[in-house]
Amino acid sequence: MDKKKIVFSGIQPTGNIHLGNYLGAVRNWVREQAEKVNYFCIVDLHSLTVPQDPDNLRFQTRSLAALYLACGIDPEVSTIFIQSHVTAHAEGCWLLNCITPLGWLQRMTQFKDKSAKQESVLTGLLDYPVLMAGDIIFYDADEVPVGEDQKQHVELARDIAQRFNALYETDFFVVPQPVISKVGARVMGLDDPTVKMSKSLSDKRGHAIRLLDEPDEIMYSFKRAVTDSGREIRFSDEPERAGVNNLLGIYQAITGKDKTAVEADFAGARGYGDLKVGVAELVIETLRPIQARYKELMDDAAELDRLLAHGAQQARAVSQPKVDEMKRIMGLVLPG
Ligand code: ATP
Ligand code: LTN
Repeated sequence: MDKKKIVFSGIQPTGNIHLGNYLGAVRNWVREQAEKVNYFCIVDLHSLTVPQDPDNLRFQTRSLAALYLACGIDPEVSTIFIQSHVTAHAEGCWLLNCITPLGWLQRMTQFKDKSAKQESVLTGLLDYPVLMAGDIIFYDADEVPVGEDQKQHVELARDIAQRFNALYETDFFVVPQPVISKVGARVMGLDDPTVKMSKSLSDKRGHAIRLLDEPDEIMYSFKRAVTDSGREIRFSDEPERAGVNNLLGIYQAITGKDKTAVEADFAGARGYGDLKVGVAELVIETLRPIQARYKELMDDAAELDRLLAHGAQQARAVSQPKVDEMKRIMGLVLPG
């Protein structure tokens, strides 16, 4: 039998996760977890690359762990852990910094976008993709399931792995592949279908559907979703129809139907109003069991901590020896 593929992915605890994070990432992790060896990380060190309120960060970190579990990640099958619990990530990032050319980081589109929005840009924001590369390659991950926006970062992780291997004439690092689903990889904002749904914009009412939103709030956001002045409910690449396309894409990603079947489901609809309500109802029903399970998990803090401690132990056992060996290859003297 073929060796199981190793999967690594993560989300920043920067706020309530939304339908884009779910359809673009978490749902795909859950679906394939039984066939793979999985590491799903709450990347709290990454979230410090923009200013955070400490109490809020603490809450969001535990909340995200509970959401991973509530969405169906099974701790018996997959390793779930908090990035800062495993010091190999920060330690190994330093080593990777010392082989990564600055120009590679300055080219990253996410850095350019995020730094343009801030008055003072932190060094960590520039270094963000190196920390991410380490997350992936310290576990020998073959696959990195992410949304479309993270493709460039995974490609950088490939470049860093290859550069290390070339510099030290070794095949020490596995070169990872981004895995991006065909549907749901880029869910757009409901209030503006030209920008991706994003946690950092999710305080704006009507922008994102957060996984923990109440049914009324979900219905409100869908009813106000920006569409065009037409009536025809069909998939389209035309920029002015991006809103309808986004609603159909969400419906398609959840139901798993093909485009023709999705359009057929709305054949009798009287206009975009019916489409909005239909998608909202589907999303509400999809999130209902996740929300119920989330509440149970958050009510049992001791159990959540126990699971996270166990996950960190499993993650450490893999990544610390890898980083130690990397130090040795680079010429550092290991403690005797
Ligand atoms: P932030 O606004 O804080 O950068 P974010 O919403 O972009 O947050 P991340 O933590 O950066 O979320 O991303 C977590 C995962 O969700 C990544 O795999 C990312 O590619 C995916 N993702 C994020 N936004 C979307 C989206 N709109 N559609 C599909 N996938 C998405
Ligand atoms: N940069 C990612 C989060 C992230 C990640 C990773 C994803 C950090 N480390 C390793 C996959 C693999 C983001 O979603 N913004």
